[in-house]
Formats: sequence, C-alpha cells, structure tokens
Amino acid sequence: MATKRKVPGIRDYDGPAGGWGALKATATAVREQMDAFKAPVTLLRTNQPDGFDCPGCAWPDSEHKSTFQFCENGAKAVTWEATHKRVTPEYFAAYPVADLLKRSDYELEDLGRLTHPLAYDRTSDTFKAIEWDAAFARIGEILRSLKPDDVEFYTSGRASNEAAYLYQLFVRAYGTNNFPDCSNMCHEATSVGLPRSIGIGKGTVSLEDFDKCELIISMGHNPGTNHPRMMGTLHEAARRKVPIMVFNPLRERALERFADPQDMIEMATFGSTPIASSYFMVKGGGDAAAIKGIMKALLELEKNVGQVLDHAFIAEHTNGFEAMAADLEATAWPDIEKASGLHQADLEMVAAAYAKSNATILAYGMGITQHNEGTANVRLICDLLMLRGNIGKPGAGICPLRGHSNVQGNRTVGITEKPSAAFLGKLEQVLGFKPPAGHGHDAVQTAQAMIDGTARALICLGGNFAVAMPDPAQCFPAMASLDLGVHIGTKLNRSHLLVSKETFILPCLGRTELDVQQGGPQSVTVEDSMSMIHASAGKLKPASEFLRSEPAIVAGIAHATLPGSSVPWFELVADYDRIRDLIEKTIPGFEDFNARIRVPGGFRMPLPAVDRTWNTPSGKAEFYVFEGLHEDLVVEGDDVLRLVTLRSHDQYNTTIYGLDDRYRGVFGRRDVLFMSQADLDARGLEHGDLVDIETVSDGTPLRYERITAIEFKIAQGTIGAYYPEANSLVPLDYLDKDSGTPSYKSVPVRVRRAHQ
Ligand SMILES: Nc1nc2c(c(=O)[nH]1)N[C@H]1C(S)=C(S)[C@@H](COP(=O)(O)OP(=O)(O)OC[C@H]3O[C@@H](n4cnc5c(=O)[nH]c(N)nc54)[C@H](O)[C@@H]3O)O[C@H]1N2
Ligand SMILES: Nc1nc2c(c(=O)[nH]1)N[C@H]1C(S)=C(S)[C@@H](COP(=O)(O)OP(=O)(O)OC[C@H]3O[C@@H](n4cnc5c(=O)[nH]c(N)nc54)[C@H](O)[C@@H]3O)O[C@H]1N2
Ligand SMILES: [Mo]
Repeated sequence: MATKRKVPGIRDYDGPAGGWGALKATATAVREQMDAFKAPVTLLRTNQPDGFDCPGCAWPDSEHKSTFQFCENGAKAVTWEATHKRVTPEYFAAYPVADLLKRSDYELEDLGRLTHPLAYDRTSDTFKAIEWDAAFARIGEILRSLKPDDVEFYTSGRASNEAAYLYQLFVRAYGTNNFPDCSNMCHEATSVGLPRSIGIGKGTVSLEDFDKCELIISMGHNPGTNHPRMMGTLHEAARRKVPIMVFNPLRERALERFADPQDMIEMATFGSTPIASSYFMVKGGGDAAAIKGIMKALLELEKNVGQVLDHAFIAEHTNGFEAMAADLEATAWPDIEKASGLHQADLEMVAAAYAKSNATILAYGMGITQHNEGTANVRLICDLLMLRGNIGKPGAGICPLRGHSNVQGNRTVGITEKPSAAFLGKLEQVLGFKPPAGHGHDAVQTAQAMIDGTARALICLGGNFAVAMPDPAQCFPAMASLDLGVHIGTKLNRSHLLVSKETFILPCLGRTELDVQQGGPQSVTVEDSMSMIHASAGKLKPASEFLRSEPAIVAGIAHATLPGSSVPWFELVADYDRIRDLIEKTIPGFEDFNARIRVPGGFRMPLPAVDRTWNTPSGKAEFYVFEGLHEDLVVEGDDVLRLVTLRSHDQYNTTIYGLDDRYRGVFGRRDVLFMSQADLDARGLEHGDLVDIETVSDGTPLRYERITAIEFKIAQGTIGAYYPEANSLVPLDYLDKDSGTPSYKSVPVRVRRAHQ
C-alpha cells in the first residue's frame, strides 16, 4: 500500500487512552483557565461529600466520598467554569452583536464568565448592563402579555433539582407545560422505552453491580471522552477478566486500551490495560439487527444445548415472549448480517458468552437513542437482558449513560412536557393553584412552533438551544423572530446572540461557587445516572458580585410575572430546605429529603424494577417485537452513506474547550469527516481530499461543503463528523416518532469531491 498522504493536524494516535496524556491535558486546562494556586484546591473539592458535584457527566462515584477521582474531562469542565476570564459590559459595549456572531463557538465561551445581567439594545446592536429588578419587571410584563402556551421554557440538564423544581412550578403556575429540554435530544428514547418494557424510565444498575458482573456489553457510547470516570470501573472489570464486548462503528481508543491515571504502577511503567475483549464495528444504525442476531443465536442455543434462557423469570415476570421468539425465528441470518454489517459467527460468539454469564450489564449511549427507532432500540436491549433474567439481579441490568450531570434529576422533579395526572394533582393540593393538564411542546415541537411563528418567546434555563438543535438554517432565524428571549447562563454562546425583539442574558452562579441566601450558605442536590441523590455545595467566590443563583433568578422572574401568586417565591429561595420540603410533599421517593441529603453519599431513588416490581399496566415486564431490522429510514442507492455526528475529546456538547480530539488523532481542527478506506476508494477519494456532503431525502437536501475527508477505522457505509458543526445536515423532522429524539446518528447522505 502506498504511504498515507500527510494531512495537516491528522496523525495516528498509537498510545492508550488516559495515562500521562490525560494528566498533561489537565495541567494545560488549569494553566489556560485558572490561577495556579486556586486550581488544586478546587479540583480536590470535586465530588467530595462537602464539595460540589462535578458538572462534567452523570456517572456516579463510589459513595460520593472516595478520594479525588481523577478525570481529565471533569477537570476541563471545572476549570472552564472556574476560569479567571470575564466578559464584562465594557466588552459588550465595544463589540456589537453582529461582530460577536462572527466568532466561533470556542471563542465565544472562551471570553469568560458573564458578570452582569444584560439587555439587548437594538439601536446600538449591543448588550448593555441592566439592573436585575428592571430585567425581571420587563420580562414579567412581556410574559403577562402573551398566551402561556405561546411561550417555550427550555431546560439544559445542568440545573440543580432545586432550580428545576422551582422553574417547573413557575411555568405551571404561569400556565403551560411547554418544557422542551436537552433530554428530548438525548435519552428521551430511554425515558419512553424503559417504562413500556420494565415500568420505570431509569437504569437499574448500581456501581456495586459492576463489581459483581460477569459480562459487560457496551453499545454506542464513548466513555473515554464522555464518561471518563466510567473508565476506572471498566478498567477494574477488565482486570477481573470480565469480558467487555463493544459495539461501535468507530474504533474508539479508550474502549480498546486504557491507562488508569489512578493506577500508580500502570503510570510508572507506561503500561495499559486492554478494555474490549471483542470489538464489533457495527454499521451506524445496525444495533437492532445485531441484537436480534444475538437473540436469535441464543434461542438456537436453547434449542440445541438447552438451559440458556431463564425460564422461571420469563414465566413469572414477563409477557410477550412467544411473539418475540416467533419474530426472531422468521428473521433470516443474511438479512441480519446485511443490516448490522457483522457476521453470523460473531453474533453467535456474543450469544455464547452471554449464555455463559450469570450476570450481564448492558451499557449504552447516544449511538442507541439518536435513531429513528431509538425507543424500539432501548426496548430490544431490555428483551435481550430479560431472556436471561438480567434485570433485578445482583451484578446485572441496564445502564443508560445519561448526559448532563443532572438531566435525570430534572426529569424526576417535574421537567417534562407530559406530566402525570398524579403529579399535577399533588401540585394543586399542596400549592393551591390548578396546573395546566394538556401536553406541552418537546424540543423539536418548540423549534417547529418557533419556525411557524406560533411561539413568541423562549426562556432558557441554561444550554445553547439553537446550536444543539438540528437544522440551524431553520432554527437560527426562528430565534430572531421571537418577541422575547431570556437566557440564564454562565457563559456567552451563540443562542444568546441570535437576538429576538427583546433579549436578556441573566448570569448565574455555577456549581463550583458559594451560594449565600438569606438563610446562609446553601447546597443543592443532583441525581446521577444510577439514581443516587446527593448534595452539592460550591465553595469558590462567585465570578462576579452581580451573579445570582438559578433558584433566585427563577424566583425573580416568577414574582414579576405572577404578582398575585400563592407561591412564596422569595421565602423559598431564602433557604433551599424549603424548596426540598415542597419536593418531598409533591414527588414520591423524597421522604425525609432534607435529613437524607445530609448523610454523606446521599440516597437512592426508588427503582421498583430492581426488586422485580414492574409498574407496567400488566404488572409484568413486557417483551417487545421489533419489526424488521432497520433503525432508520431505508434509502436505496449504493452510494448512500450513514452520517453519525460525534463529540470530540475537547468539547462538552456545544462548549468547545479546544480543537483537539487526541484519541482519534485529530489536532487543531474540527472540519474533518471520518471515512473508511473502502468508502474513500469507492469514490476515488484520498485521505485529505476536500469533499461536500448532501442529505438524501424527499425534501430540499441539506449541505455541508468543503470538509476534509480522512481515513479512519470506521465501519464501511458509516461516516462521522463533529457536532454541532454537522447539525446543518440533520433535518428537523428526522426523528424517533415515539420519543421525538432527533436522529443525530443516522442521516442518509452522499459524499462527493468538493467543487473546486
Ligand atoms: N467530555 C464530555 N462529556 C460529556 C459530553 C460531552 O460533550 N463532553 N456530553 C454529555 C452528554 S449531554 C451526553 S448525552 C453524553 C454523550 O455520550 P455518548 O453517548 O458517548 O455520545 P457521543 O459522543 O455522541 O457518542 C456516541 C458513540 O456512539 C457511537 N455511535 C454512533 N452511531 C452509532 C450506532 O449507530 N451504533 C453504535 N453502536 N454506536 C454508534 C459513536 O462512534 C460514539 O463512540 O456525554 C455527556 N458527557
Ligand atoms: N448533531 C448532534 N446534535 C446534538 C447531539 C449530538 O450527538 N449530535 N447531542 C444532543 C444532546 S445529547 C444534548 S444533551 C444537547 C445539549 O444541548 P444543551 O444542553 O442546550 O447545550 P450545552 O452545550 O450543554 O449548553 C452549554 C451552555 O450552558 C450554559 N451553562 C453552563 N453551565 C451552566 C450552569 O451551571 N447553569 C446555567 N444556567 N447555564 C450553564 C453555558 O452558557 C453554556 O454556553 O445537544 C444535542 N445536540
Ligand atoms: Mo445529552
């Protein structure tokens, strides 16, 4: 083979993930963002019993009280928030919005922490400082003039339980259930699929289960980057010789080999540990076929060898086995192989390992949920686990890897566009107002209402709504057509700058900062991916004396919007124990809330499925029949490829910390398209060629032009590009109909050499 052409910024990455490279990257993050003497103390407070919850990911800690768990990307999240950089009113005076809009997402956030409440001034095209009370009064005035159902209330999953609860209370007292949230773009398929199968929309495993499991199957997630503390757990399991079987179209280095920075010997000897025992480069969107293949092989094993299925579990605890088995029987192996891109023998090998394991965990992420059939995918995973009784058994279970650090908690405390009648009844009983009963908008419906012109205002508790959503060509202008935009945030981002008729940026305290209210220093609570609730208390001096806490800002808006409200907004904010008392009174599972969060480590929310109690209409766990093999719209044509959009190692969703993606060998740039050698060859392309991408669909095609194709170990037929840049290729109506989750991982596209 000819030697590979040199492409600027693209190198092979030969080392393991983690190790000294991770320590070096942490040091760089500290050096660029923080005062060197403050950083060690801050980082050591992360995930300590009296410290703050890491704003990075939602992976739990061993009892939340172990010694500091090193995590490069957690350190980046912390230093990014605790940075010494500030973006002040003087800066805003000097740079009009038109100018700021020319900056990259990275440059915008790197301006530093917001320091003052700001209001947009159209005459000068700049943001100007405004008094808090004046901002609240004007926001309240506009909200009172609008129909509640014409206002959208977005939540990004960083908000604490206390902030989120108060926010939903305000929004429901105001009169709508329009609660688009980041969950709608993320694990909504989990929240919809799991209750149908096992009666609760949350994962069933705990950290202790990882100590007892005999097999781990990992599908569609990239923990080395997105849940780095999970790598410690996988590393331990691998050392216990637990087989780890990975399904991922890309070769992700951390899933292949990892050096644990906590492991002195490994660090001192430059050693590393292989993670995946087998790595299956499934096609993007091929997991459903792969799971059906594994289950088919399992049923064949049962027939030929016997004692493979957990018959007692199936008989006592489930419904629908026969129909599912009949569907598998009718599914042909050649079709499974074609749709998954994997060989029958490989899937049989997985089935054999699965049959041998007495306790299996299946962990998954966005590679499963962000497809047209994301909800069905989640249900197929339940099917697979249920065949061997792997739910409600020590060492076994389903492990959805949540995104934002408190996205699960936000849902628990009422951020949902589809509230239950029981919850609304409780709110009415305890708070004395009648909340609206109809379903509100989710994220895509919100964007659609903005585009149609029916939505008139967007209020955002965190996040970067327009940039996170598909199809910026439609979503960006829709922001500008609103009467009102309000953004509660820590750092400036593009959504703030897509100004509406009136726009306010309200700067809030971050997780790391000391939050003092009338009743003294406050702590908040969060819920991790394993349903553990614990307290989080920031200690740093706030980035500016003008910042307010999220609950205080919500209370300010609520008070100004609803003058006659029966809810004592300011009293609640004076002492967050009072918000927690209300949570306890209105949401099951929070008994003795204030007492229990004062115990280090916190407590676990009830998970009936763990005790094999199934809160489904039938009272049993439900097998599901996934019709056919395709997770996504089938588009004919030999030259059609599947685009998956991905996070780099140096980003947190729309927050870009830097331009490297070390483990994939990309440095100083993000304008690359990962392609297999075979797909390059088929188009007469070479590593490093400039290409154009175009969607294949009935409507007008979406385009991404002049991106550099690079050769990568990725399944043939699947290509990958970075999010959010590649959102220009995701159609807004291309989604999972059951959950409304955009199919960010399965866009049918064509790739051609770029026009010169
Ligand atoms: N540092 C950091 N941490 C984060 C985030 C971050 O951006 N940065 N984001 C947070 C959030 S909100 C979330 S939701 C999580 C996201 O965490 P992940 O779920 O890991 O998200 P992605 O990076 O989108 O990557 C998904 C993985 O799925 C693979 N994949 C893509 N399509 C398919 C498919 O069809 N099948 C299979 N089997 N695999 C596929 C990709 O190759 C990639 O390895 O991480 C959270 N933590
Ligand atoms: N193409 C494509 N698109 C995707 C995805 C994908 O995989 N591919 N993933 C989707 C997923 S899983 C998600 S979760 C969404 C993410 O969507 P969002 O949650 O909306 O986006 P973030 O980038 O996490 O939001 C970053 C902003 O949050 C604010 N912020 C940070 N910390 C705080 C805080 O403590 N309080 C407040 N109030 N604000 C704060 C800052 O102003 C920062 O600019 O994107 C989705 N979009
Ligand atoms: Mo997410």
